[in-house]
Amino acid sequence: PEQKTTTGTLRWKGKGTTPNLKEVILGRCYNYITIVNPELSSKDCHNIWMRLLSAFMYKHPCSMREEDYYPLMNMARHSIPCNKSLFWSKTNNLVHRYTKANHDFITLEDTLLGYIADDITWCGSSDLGINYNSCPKRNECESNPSSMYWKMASKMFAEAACGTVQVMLNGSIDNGAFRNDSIFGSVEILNLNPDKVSAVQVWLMHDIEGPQSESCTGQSIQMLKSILENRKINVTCKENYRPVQLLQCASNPNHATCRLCP
Ligand code: C8R
Repeated sequence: PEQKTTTGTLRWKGKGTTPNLKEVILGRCYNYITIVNPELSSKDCHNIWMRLLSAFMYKHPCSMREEDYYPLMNMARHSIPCNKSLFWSKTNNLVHRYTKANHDFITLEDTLLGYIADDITWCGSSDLGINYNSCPKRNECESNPSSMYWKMASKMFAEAACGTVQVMLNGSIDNGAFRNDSIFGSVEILNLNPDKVSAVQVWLMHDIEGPQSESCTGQSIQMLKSILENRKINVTCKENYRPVQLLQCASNPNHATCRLCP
């Protein structure tokens, strides 16, 4: 199914490499180590960029291996304080609104590896080095540069967690708030270290306007519980954790759930 365009690049279904990738990565990296997290001021952003580039440049974008990212991940990794890790699945927007408003918790996007890569795309081309025209989507091939990156970064993020950790799940979607084919379900929970992580707290959020497709007693939450309890990690579940719900209320202040006096 690989087609060549007139410029010789392979034609994939996803967006191509983000324009000015080098400047975007370098800018984000320096912003992170200078302003967001000055404790990391000794990280070498130029080298981080070079290692990202050599992980995928001139490679077929379906042939990424985990090892390709080892040099980058080793250079960019840093520790995370206990009790602060916040995982999520299908709540991308809400969870990041929350971490912006409340600095008690850290998602992968608040670490250097997540921060430099959020919302951007990159992939290689065997002949041109970098493909700015198109990159493979996950359904075209699993071993594409972005999917492989998030998988690896998520694995490291989970391995680094300690104490009690949180996960924000979406109770308003159809096929289960917890899915074992998501990165959270297939990578992160399996890489939590039971010697370091004592409990997982689920925040099961419903859209203010509904539907309430799943509650804390729902099937997929029970499945998550049994997987973690088998691994000797305790699980608790809270529906519509109020500090997060209040952010939903900011965009829907007149809804009954949001009023002090109903
Ligand atoms: N994580 C995974 N994927 C991430 C990501 C992240 O931090 N950040 C971005 N932008 N992405 P989903 P999930 C992109 O189905 O599969 C970590 C990737 O392209 O809602 O369970 C994070 O620590 C990826 O394919 O959630 C979090 O705990 C989709 O967004 C889980 O893994 C994933 O969207 C979330 O992964």
